[in-house]
Amino acid sequence: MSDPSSARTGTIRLTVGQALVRFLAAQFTERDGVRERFVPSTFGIFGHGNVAGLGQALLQNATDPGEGENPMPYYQARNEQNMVHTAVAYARTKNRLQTLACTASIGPGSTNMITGAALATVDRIPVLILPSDIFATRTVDPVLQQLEDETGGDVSVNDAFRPVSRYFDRISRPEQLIPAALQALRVLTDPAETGAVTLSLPQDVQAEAYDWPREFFRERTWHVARPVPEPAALDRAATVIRSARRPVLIAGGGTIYSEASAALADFTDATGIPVLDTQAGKGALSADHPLAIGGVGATGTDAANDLAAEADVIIGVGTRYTDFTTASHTAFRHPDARFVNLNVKAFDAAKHSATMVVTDARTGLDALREALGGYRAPAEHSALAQTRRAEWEKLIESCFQPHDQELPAQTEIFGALNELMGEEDIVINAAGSMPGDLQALWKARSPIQYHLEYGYSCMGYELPASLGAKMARPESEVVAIIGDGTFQMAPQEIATIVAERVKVILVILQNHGWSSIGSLSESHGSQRFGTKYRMRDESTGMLDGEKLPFDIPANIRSYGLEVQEVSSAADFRDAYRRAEASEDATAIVVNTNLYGPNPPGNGWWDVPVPQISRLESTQRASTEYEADKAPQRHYL
Ligand SMILES: Cc1ncc(C[n+]2csc(CCOP(=O)(O)OP(=O)(O)O)c2C)c(N)n1
Ligand SMILES: [Mg+2]
Repeated sequence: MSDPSSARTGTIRLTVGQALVRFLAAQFTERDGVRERFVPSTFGIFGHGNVAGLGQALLQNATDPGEGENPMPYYQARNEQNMVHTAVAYARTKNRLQTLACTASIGPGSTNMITGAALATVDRIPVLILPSDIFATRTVDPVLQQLEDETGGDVSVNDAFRPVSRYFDRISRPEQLIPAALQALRVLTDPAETGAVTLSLPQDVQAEAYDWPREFFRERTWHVARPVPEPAALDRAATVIRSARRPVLIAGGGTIYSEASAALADFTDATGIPVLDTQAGKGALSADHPLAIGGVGATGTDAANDLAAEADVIIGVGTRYTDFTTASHTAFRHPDARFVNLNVKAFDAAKHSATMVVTDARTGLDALREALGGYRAPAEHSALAQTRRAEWEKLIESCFQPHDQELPAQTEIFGALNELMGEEDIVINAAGSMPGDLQALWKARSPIQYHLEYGYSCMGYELPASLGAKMARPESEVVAIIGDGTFQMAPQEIATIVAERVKVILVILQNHGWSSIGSLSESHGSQRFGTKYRMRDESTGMLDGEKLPFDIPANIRSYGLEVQEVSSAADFRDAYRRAEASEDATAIVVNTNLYGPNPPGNGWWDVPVPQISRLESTQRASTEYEADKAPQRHYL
């Protein structure tokens, strides 16, 4: 962090809310010479906790800003969880160089943001959370919505933010804001530390005036680091890789956030090492590259999984190695498999007893390519990877063709969408059966196109995320793919999309239930119990009666959005073209088959089955589960 501006002396009297807005509006990031406002706007929902504190500060900023105060536009959300998702999608689309702040009232308004905070922290995306808190003076306790804890007067519901935040502070006195705000910015702009940062703001403190040193409000530039690898660590990594006969590289989200695509392509061209991707890393290497083999792990391609199974050296770049990536520790089967991890975060670099290189992905890939000094994977290995890729592409052709059934499989829709969307348009998804299908089938030709939130896989992310991604990148068409279950969980932000005239395309897949958990339930012996949307049947007492009368198109229309309803891939194509041509946000509701079929794939995911049961379906699944689990191991 550095600052070239001249020193300013004296103080300025502002409330804590006004000071925080003024401070945030003066923060910038810089990477590779590009300088941007770090928090260009704030989302919020007001209640007694913030209406007169931060709310007043945002109003004053909009209507009567102080001299030299930068603007901080306010956006009104409908649900606090959603606004955090919007902010996360914004920050992700900006490769973590910019984000948004989210202010909520006390109690439920604040705790509604906990899911979003957890999502941000899991996904390593910066977001600034500003929950309001109970009175610091405690004179009026218990204030409306206060949780009273008889074991500690300083406990509030906001303490629940601590485990899901990378930094947490409660501002009980005005002057505490100074160190807390600076630490908050340090964490948010550090690629190794980043995630949700929470500044908890008691409602009385927000309104309290204080004489702030003027220097607190000068413009600050936070230089986003590209840590270089330690030479000795690089040598160790190069030695391991040079000994490899069947190496693979796994590109994770860090590859994209560090804008390492060109470095990755250079590395791949120089070494001939095939590249597999995770949900967060897809598109880091264009799908058109001959050595881009596709998704690895539980929902990966057979081509990638076969290469992973045989790999003697696995180079992980910017990946957390979730259970989906490792197929719950069954993906890598070579008895002597060794890992080399390039990661900006030592915690991730160390995973699987790896030869660890703590580094920015782009810097690290360039340095490793040079350190390898002309090493190439055996030619037959690179050739085998390409043969396997060609075989997989043949195998999945049928996924995109019409199936012999009344309603289309969703894979037909995804095939059409993948063709119709531009390389730098953005497809968003997070939960349901879609992420698996997309991971196996989608061809991402740019690092921006494939926006899958699969760290927290949070139903309800997609719709508000489309708003955030479009705000971050207005030149891209932004498409959210939303399951009917997911839609029912969080449709509210359609109102915000309408109010702000943000042009996104919502694609809702209506299959009257949970295709994902339904098939998981069936394959694990639980007979799709509780996974369809049906009326309770009076004779069976179960939820297996008629389909619900719930009308998704009518529901969306009631928000003032145009809706097209289709039941085939051909009609979907026409509908998409119309949606694309429209100046306004529109929705396409696609009726799809709950039972797929879904893409083939040999990946596995560890979901335990009861060891004893009176149900035959469970007994069968239990035997199968034990067999599937057998290859699971630690990588030491
Ligand atoms: C907030 C949240 N709750 C529960 C889950 C577990 N879950 C994963 S997928 C799913 C069902 C999704 O249904 P839908 O959106 O209709 O997609 P489909 O499975 O039909 O593709 C559930 C309940 C989750 N991922 N997120
Ligand atoms: Mg569904």
